Amino acid sequence: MAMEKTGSIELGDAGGASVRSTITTVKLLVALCSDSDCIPDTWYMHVPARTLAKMEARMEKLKPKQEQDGDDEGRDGGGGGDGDGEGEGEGEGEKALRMDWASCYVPYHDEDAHFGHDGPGVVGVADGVGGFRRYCKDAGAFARGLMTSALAQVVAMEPGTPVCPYALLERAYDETVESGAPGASTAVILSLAGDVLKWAYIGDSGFAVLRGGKVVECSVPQQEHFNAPYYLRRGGGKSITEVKASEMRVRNGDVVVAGTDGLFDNMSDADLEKIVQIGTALGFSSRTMADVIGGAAFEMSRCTGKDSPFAVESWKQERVERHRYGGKADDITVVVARIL
Ligand SMILES: [Mn+2]
Repeated sequence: MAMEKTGSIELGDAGGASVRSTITTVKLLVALCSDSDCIPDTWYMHVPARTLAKMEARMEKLKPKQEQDGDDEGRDGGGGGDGDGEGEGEGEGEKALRMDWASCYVPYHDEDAHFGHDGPGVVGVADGVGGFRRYCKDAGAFARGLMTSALAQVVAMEPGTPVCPYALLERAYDETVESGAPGASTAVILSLAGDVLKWAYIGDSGFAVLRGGKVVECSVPQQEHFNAPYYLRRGGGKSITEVKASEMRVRNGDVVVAGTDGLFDNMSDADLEKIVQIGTALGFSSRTMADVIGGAAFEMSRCTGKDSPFAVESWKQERVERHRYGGKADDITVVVARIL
């Protein structure tokens, strides 16, 4: 049956000869981004070689700086003229906003899932609850079911149909329950319609919207108590009505970052802001941005010398079985959707 992992998970060709030569540059960059003083030699294994090469090229470009200035506009910059109209006639008059999305997935138990769809601009992330590993063979099945169903729904839609993340998640939930998939999952889905970003989430899969390099909106993790998020499952868990849904206006240049707790438990808002600020200044693509965020979160997840947001939170909570130190080893899913 078609219970495949959804969304393209392209970690690419990590390793290889060209990687070594760029590793110092990248390490510097990540150190700069994450203030991390514990970057082991193995980390480059998780960043695609093409990403490293691109980053190095960008860094090179920055050196002479004055000589070339505005050549780095990206693919939307249009050709020569600076007039409006004329162009390829994509949208009428005002240029319609769209999501330029890419993902980075660093598996640990391999129970996260995600998807994205260009047309209207929809992305989703789900996290199979690890506690169900005891009861079923595949604790990632429900998460993959949700994302598979959500993507299938979007694909089946008439192009241009506005997507309601809540309705999408609700139907994905019904279908996944019907399929008999075991396990349980947290999830978040975001969509863009016009200049409105809509979202629906449950548990601690979440998102942040950055404007001018600052977080201006983000999800608030739902949990029973520390490290016990709300989740959806067949015959139990939370009701779909617990899903939190809302929306906001977005504009050109906003950066939406969606992820599982493997991201947000290992990366503070401040670190995320720093990476997005530096990435924006360096003209990162969504893919590079996702890779760098994923790489930095992975580093933190293996770190013992510095406490992650997860560890910090454990000390604030009353009801914890034990306090935590350092990073939190987990599947890390990062989806970056730039609004253009
Ligand atoms: Mn997780």
